Amino acid sequence: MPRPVTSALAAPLAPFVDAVPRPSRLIAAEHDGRLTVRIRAGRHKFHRDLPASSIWGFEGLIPGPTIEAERGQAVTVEWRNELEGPFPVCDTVAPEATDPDGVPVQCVPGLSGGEPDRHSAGLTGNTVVHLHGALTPASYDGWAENIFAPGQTAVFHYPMDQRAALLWYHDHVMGITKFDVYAGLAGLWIVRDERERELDLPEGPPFEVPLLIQDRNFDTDERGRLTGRLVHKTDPEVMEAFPPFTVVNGKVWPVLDVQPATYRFRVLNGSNARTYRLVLVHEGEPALDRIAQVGTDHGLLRAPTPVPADGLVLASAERADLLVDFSDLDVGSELTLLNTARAPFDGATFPAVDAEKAADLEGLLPYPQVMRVRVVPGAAGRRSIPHELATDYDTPPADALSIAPRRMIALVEREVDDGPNMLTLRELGDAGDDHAGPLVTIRDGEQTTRYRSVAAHFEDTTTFFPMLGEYEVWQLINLTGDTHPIHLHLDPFQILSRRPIRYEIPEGAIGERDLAATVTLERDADDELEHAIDENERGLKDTIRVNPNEIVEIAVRFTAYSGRYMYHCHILEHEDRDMMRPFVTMAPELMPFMA
Ligand SMILES: [Cu+2]
Repeated sequence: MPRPVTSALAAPLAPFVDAVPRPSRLIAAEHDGRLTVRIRAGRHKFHRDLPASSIWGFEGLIPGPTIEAERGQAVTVEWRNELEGPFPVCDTVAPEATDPDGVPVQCVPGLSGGEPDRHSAGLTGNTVVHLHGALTPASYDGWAENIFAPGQTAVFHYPMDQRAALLWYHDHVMGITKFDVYAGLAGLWIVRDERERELDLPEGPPFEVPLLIQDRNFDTDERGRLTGRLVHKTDPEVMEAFPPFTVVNGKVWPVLDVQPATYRFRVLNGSNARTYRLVLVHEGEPALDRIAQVGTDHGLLRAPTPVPADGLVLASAERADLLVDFSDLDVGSELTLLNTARAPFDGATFPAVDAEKAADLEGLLPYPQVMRVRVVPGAAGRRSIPHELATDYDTPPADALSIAPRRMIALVEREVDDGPNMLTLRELGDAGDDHAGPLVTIRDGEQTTRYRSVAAHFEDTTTFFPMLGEYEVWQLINLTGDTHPIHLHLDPFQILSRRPIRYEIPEGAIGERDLAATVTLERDADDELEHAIDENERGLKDTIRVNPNEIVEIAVRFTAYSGRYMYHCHILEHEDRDMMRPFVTMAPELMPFMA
């Protein structure tokens, strides 16, 4: 008999022994705005007691150097691909979802009986770099098919004509982003501006701390010891990798020494698939009231905002700019940052007071630890937080929204006979009265609208042609069981609404291209989610969570550049398996010439 699944596993690595690394800084102004970044293989120690791992990294480092730029001062980066094989990650699909003890295989190290995938083993280092959150001309945005091979170089120009924010650069190659980012190809990029300096926010060390949070797994040898080799493992029931070890700036469960002072944490979830709900715990109690969130994906919020009562939720690619007050704490005080989010994440809540008991093997969360904070002697003190932060944006005007083009996108999961499910984005067009094929019918009160699926795959014809300068409303309908963080390239957007839906999909109605469904904008009887907009989501976002049984409306206005861009789910295993589509921004004067 398999023993019953327990909620916790003994950790094979000691937590809180490595210091949180400070990524090296590359300040663009010190190089006249011209940077060279080499993309290379390297060796990296993820933990004091782990052998060094082979990785691919920007400058051979995990994370890559943090590039710091000034608003309005363009940066040109020569991205030099000097990668060499073999691909440093072992990718495998375990034959069973649980081991003989009933423990989900994703919660444990090693291959769990899986064969190393030979296709990924043959990867030699094709890459393309995308600067996530940047307003970048299309030619430099890192189109997923415009790849540069080892030995080739891309010179990308970033105008930096945008407000201060934490961005990040990472690989974006079609079909293998999940592998290249997992191997280490990610780094932070901070844009700074005068408004942040007026507010006297901490800038640079020691009080500004970038925190790149990721999850990783490692191989084991024949005696069960961790070898350090990176493992990307999925299983027959879960097509995303949810590795057990949380890594902050490249170290498993590290510890950050802080002076009794206010710190600025610039947090990014750079995991492939895992969503975190971060709870800071001090002496067994949640200490979330120590945190004021001042910024989100595209920079400052209008006012400081408490994080949600259950904790700060960050899906893949979401960012948070936090001021955390440690000023009243005695030297020697310890706080722990914990994650309470099950995986795959579906929006379900978990009380912050129970954060220390959040371990949940079925929820692929064997170790809730993220990092520890330890107060050490220091002279600095508390920093007051300004009441007014951003003054440069407002909610989109109602009259502009009333005439804005509306785009409808359904998120669906399609079962495939000979492989893992496909996650796809279905762009929906008005079906008209005489359309004979499958229909998506959407009922909103008295109003019923009938749509047909007009695009299903990345290669299908482009159907979105936003006009520069004009607001659009994009409606994202989730017809799957999981939360999807949807990311638009180019300009940021604002969330307008998040509402519950119930839906029916007839048997076999999710086809290769077609889709039939009936969606009603009202709560399903079994639906326990709140479908509320968190206060910290009311800023300028570039990635938005769309929970199950939910329609999310966003308002976006593309402003700067014409060209072909992408939008996609930022769960990398979804993005790589068809949850990505193009759009083309157009100058208004060219619209009359479009066929
Ligand atoms: Cu997704």
